Amino acid sequence: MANLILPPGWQGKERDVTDPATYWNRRAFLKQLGLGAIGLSLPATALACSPRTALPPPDGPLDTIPANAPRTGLPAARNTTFAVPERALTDRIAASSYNNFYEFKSQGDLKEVWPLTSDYKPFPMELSVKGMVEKPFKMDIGELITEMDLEERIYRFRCVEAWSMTVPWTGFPLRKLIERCKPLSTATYVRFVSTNRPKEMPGIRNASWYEWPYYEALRMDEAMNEVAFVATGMYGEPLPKQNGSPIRLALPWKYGYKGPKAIVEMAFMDRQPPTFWNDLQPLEYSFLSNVNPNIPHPRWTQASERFIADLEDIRRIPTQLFNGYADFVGDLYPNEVKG
Ligand SMILES: Nc1nc2c(c(=O)[nH]1)N[C@H]1C(S)=C(S)[C@@H](COP(=O)(O)O)O[C@H]1N2
Ligand SMILES: [Mo]
Repeated sequence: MANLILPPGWQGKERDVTDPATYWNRRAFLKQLGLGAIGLSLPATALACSPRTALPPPDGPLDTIPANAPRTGLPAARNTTFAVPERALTDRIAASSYNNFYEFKSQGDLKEVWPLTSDYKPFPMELSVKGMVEKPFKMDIGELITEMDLEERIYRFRCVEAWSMTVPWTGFPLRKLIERCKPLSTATYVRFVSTNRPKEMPGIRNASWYEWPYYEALRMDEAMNEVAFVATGMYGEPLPKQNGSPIRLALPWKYGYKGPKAIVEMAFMDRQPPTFWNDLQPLEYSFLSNVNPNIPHPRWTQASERFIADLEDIRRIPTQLFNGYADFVGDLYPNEVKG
C-alpha cells in the first residue's frame, strides 16, 4: 500500500492535461453510453489517473472513524419499532468495507473505498440552512451531533444495483433536524448537498466530469416521515469516513443513492430540485426511487437482491415493497401501492 503515497503536486493532473473540448466530449460520451450507471466501469480514457491519497491508507475499514468525532450518548438505546426480524445484521466489517462513495472512488472495486479516505477530515464541518426558511444560518455539525438525542435503529439497506445489507444506524429523525431549520410552511421540497473537497477526496479529482458536489432531494412529506433518519454513527460508534461521516441520510424505503453522505447543505424550496443520478440518467434513476420489486430497472430486475450478511455470505433474497416499510410510507405513494 506504500505505493499510494505520492509527492505533493500530482493533484489535479488529469484536469490540467485534458483540454476542455476532450473533457466535455468525454462527459457527453459517458452520458450517451449510459455510463451514469452507479458502479459501472468507465472507458480507458477515464482511468488515466487512478485514485491516490497523500497520506498512507488507514490500517483497516474501522480505523477511518475520525478520532475527533463526538461520542456523547454512545452507544445509543435501540428504538425497537424498527426491527428487521427476517434476516441477520450485516457484519460490521462488511458494512464498512463494501461501499459506494463516488467522491472517493467512482469505478472498480467497491471494497477499495476506505483505503482512499486518509486525507478526508470530516470534523469540523458546517451545515448551511438555506432557501425557504425563517432565517438562513449555519451550524457546526459536531455540535449538532452532541446536542441531539441519539437512538439506534436497525434498518434494511438496498442499493439500486441490487445488493443489500442490514445496518444498525445511530442518529436522530430527519424531522428533528428540519424543525431546527424552521422552514416556511410553503416549502414543499428539501434539497441536500454533500461536501465538495477535491483535495481530500480523490474520486472528485479523478472523475471530474460528474457534477460535483453530489446533490439529492426529497418531498417535504417524505422528509418528515418517521422513517427518514439522519445517521451520525453505526454499530454503536461514530460513522467511519467511507460510510458518510460526519452525517448522512438513511432512507431505507428508497434506493441507497437517495441518501446523500457528508451533508453540508439543506435548502428548502417549493419546486422539485434536480438530483445527481436523475440528471445523469433520468430513465434509470427516477426522482422518487422507492424500493419496488414491481418496477424493474431498465437493465436488471428489482424483484430480488444479493443480501450481504458478510463478505463470504452473500445470498439472493426477494425484495419487499418499499423495502419492508410499506406500513410507514405506503400512504405517501398511492400510485405505487396500486401498482
Ligand atoms: N455524497 C454521496 N452520497 C452517496 C453516494 C455517493 O457516491 N456520494 N452513493 C450512494 C449510494 S449509490 C449508496 S448505495 C449509498 C452507499 O452507502 P454505504 O457505502 O454506507 O453502504 O450511499 C449513497 N450516498
Ligand atoms: Mo447504490
